[in-house]
Amino acid sequence: MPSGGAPIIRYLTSLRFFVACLLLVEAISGVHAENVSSHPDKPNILLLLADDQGWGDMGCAGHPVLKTPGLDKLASEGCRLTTFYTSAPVCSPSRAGILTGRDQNRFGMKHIINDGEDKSIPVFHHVPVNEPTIPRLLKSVGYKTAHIGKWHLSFSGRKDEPTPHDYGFDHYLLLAAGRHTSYKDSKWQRDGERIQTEGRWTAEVYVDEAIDFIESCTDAPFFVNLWSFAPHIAVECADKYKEMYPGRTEQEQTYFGCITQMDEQYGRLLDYLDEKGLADNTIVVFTSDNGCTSPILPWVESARGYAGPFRGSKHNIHEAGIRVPALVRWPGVTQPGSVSNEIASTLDLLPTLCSAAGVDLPDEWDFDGGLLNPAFENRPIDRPHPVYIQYELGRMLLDRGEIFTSPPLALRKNYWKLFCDTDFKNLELYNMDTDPGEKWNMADIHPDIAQDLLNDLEEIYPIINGPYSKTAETKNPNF
Ligand SMILES: [Ca+2]
Repeated sequence: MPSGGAPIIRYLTSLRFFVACLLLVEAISGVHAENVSSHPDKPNILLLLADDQGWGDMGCAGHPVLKTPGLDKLASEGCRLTTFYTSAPVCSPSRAGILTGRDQNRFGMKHIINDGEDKSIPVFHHVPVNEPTIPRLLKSVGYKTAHIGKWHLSFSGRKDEPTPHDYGFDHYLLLAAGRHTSYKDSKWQRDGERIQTEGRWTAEVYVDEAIDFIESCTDAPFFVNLWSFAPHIAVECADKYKEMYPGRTEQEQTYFGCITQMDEQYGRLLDYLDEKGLADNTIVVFTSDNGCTSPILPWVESARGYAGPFRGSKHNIHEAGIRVPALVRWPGVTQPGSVSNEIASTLDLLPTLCSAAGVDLPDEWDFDGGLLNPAFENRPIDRPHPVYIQYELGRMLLDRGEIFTSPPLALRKNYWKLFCDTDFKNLELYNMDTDPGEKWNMADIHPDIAQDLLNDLEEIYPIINGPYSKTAETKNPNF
């Protein structure tokens, strides 16, 4: 070894050099001892949920026009799941599935919450408050929990109706009822108190609230559940985002601009995590509650969602209604820029996040998902049963035309997908590998495969639709 190199080597192996490196890392990353929410054994969790964003409504999913640099960066740092299903093709039941980790039909939730005003769908006021939820389980091991944005799981603010507090959230900010989708609405509730947001864009309001909440979590890991309205109809955005899409129609500019405006705020929140040195200990999940609205519905003005090669739309359980964008960035677990085609579900989020936080799932409840972890390595998820979808209101929409309807039951197993009615007749079997558009029914060509999936489905159906599904406390007698 040349003698001139020895002092350098001694320095490189010295304690002084090690300390210098630590100081440099601190200086670059902003990590320091008194940092908020730095709990290495319990990762912080940020769950970002879009509303009606289509499977292909991200640059990283191949959209040729839409600009989503925030989500694209998240994808480049984590895993994009291409075969990710929700448990329903509309808002409330899908969100109920996410929060409880259980197929919402188990507690009788077949459609959006309804106080009886809409005579065409069942009355259903709120998710039973005794159901297990992600925030309640995380709280049991010391997390601080917040819900921000759209809610749609109860008539929060009405007499005796549960609020997010009743489901395990320490803090919440939401609009008073469930259906408002104005992007500049000022009728917000913060922990039961009416507040004014002075007509600010909701995307900014959410992220400001999320940052304020995270700042307050000085002595505990956080779970922030940020559920945006974007890009649900009636779609709106600031003019500067429309101007990012010259040459497009007014409807396209509005829809794309709405997503880009929200994306910019997601990016701001992710930048904040970086700046505070929190990103390395925070699991970030992005997905959508259901697929995109069909642009040809007569009352839809600015929905221009892109569902890739898939059939259908929101409101039915063909792929476009239930297969949604999904990104997970989990430092140390997901590989940067990875893509997984494994079958996965929003119902896998509860067991996965609870496992990450060291929470044992309660024995008294049956959950419908498994751990997502194998999917990040393109291995199948070990789940209690194949992905099962039950949405019986699809037939209700027959008056809109055949393309908006679907059979009420579906089961996804390997690359096959089976549909049938609730009497287990009228089988439709599609090969999702060769026919992602669900065009060619192969039930008569492969009756053995159809029967195999039907056997699973017939076993699951009575479990999901047991006595509790008809007796669970889901209505408020006081209004
Ligand atoms: Ca929705």
